[in-house]
Amino acid sequence: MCIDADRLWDTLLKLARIGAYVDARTGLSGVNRLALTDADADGRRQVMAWFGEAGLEVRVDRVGNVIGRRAGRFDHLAPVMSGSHIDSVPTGGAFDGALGVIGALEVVRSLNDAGVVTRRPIEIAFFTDEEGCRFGTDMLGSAVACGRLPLDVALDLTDKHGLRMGDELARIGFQGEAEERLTPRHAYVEVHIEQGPVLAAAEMDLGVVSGVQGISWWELTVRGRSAHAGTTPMSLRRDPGVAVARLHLALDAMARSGRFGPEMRATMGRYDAHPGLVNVVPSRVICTVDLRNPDDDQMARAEAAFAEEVATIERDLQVTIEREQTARTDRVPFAPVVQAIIARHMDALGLRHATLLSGAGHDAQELAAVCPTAMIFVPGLHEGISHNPREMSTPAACARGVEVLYRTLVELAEEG
Ligand code: HGY
Ligand code: MN
Ligand code: MN
Repeated sequence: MCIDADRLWDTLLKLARIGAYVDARTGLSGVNRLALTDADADGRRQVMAWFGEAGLEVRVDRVGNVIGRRAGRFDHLAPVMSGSHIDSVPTGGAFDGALGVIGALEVVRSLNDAGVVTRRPIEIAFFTDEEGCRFGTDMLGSAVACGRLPLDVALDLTDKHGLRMGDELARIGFQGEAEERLTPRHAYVEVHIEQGPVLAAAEMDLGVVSGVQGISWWELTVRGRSAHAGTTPMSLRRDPGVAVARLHLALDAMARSGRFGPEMRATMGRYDAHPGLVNVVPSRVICTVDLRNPDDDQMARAEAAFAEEVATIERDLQVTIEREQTARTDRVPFAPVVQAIIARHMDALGLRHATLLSGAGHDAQELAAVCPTAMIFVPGLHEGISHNPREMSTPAACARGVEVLYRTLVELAEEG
């Protein structure tokens, strides 16, 4: 192996201790490094220190992305890039995002150990707020870096407490001065835990990722009329909670119906009822909708059906439903030429691999706008559960994924 598997696993576990928490109900230890919180800042500072110790020239850009640069023999050539994110959902595990950043760091550390200087520079990065569950839109930092999201729009996003993203970035000391827009890179490769059951079920060692499915996120504010739970007859109610429940059932039925393709997925992950009291009919419910579909036409049809359902519910229940689209990306295909290089290195190592589309969003889908891009998936345990403290993989699986990352990045960094 070119990489040091023990150092990789040891560094992953060190990072997982930053923002670690024990779930009181299950006793499981998870990771909470919600974007731009103190825990995220601590993780950022630790990884930046590791970047510096590895001899990288480190810059922080205006949206808080942190990029470490390793000089190449022909330093003027476009760099080869790798990385991911170190922010997590509040109920996260140790691998989502972290494996991509620490894996890229391990590649640099191994190149240093071997005294190898590649033809092209190599850059490794962690991007700001990939998860999107605090400020409402995912892949935030990489979307700004690759041109999908304007910097000022990103900085003005607010969380549910009204805290502004730009202010939080400054508060933790990561509002950098480096230009955030990336000029074309030679290539980008990201290693990530699969976050699903496919590779383990097929007994594959690794996955070659062919792209990312479409994503459509919405925040809904459903308003009705607050009332006393005991004195208000059902006939006089305008209950936003009932509207949200009816919408949830409708979206679930839509996704299961097959009318929008066999892979349509719909999730309502957040319900905030106000005032949220046992004996008060809510005046307002804020909720979120997450639609996923690998087929862009089917996604558009599903969004139209979603809008119709909202109008019907408003009429039937005499509530108002404001919808704000907070994230929208079409299916993103990855570069066949980069996928082929990854697959060839997996073959050379005698590793079983499958090619699959990613169900989750990733920073790589933004980098695909600025250079040939692909991903390597590492199988997870426990049916690939993720966004959960039980997220887990094995030292051997992580090492295999990062070994392929090493060989792929070196090959790309030697290209003319
Ligand atoms: O939501 C996603 O797909 C990713 O985990 N941010
Ligand atoms: Mn991720
Ligand atoms: Mn995630």
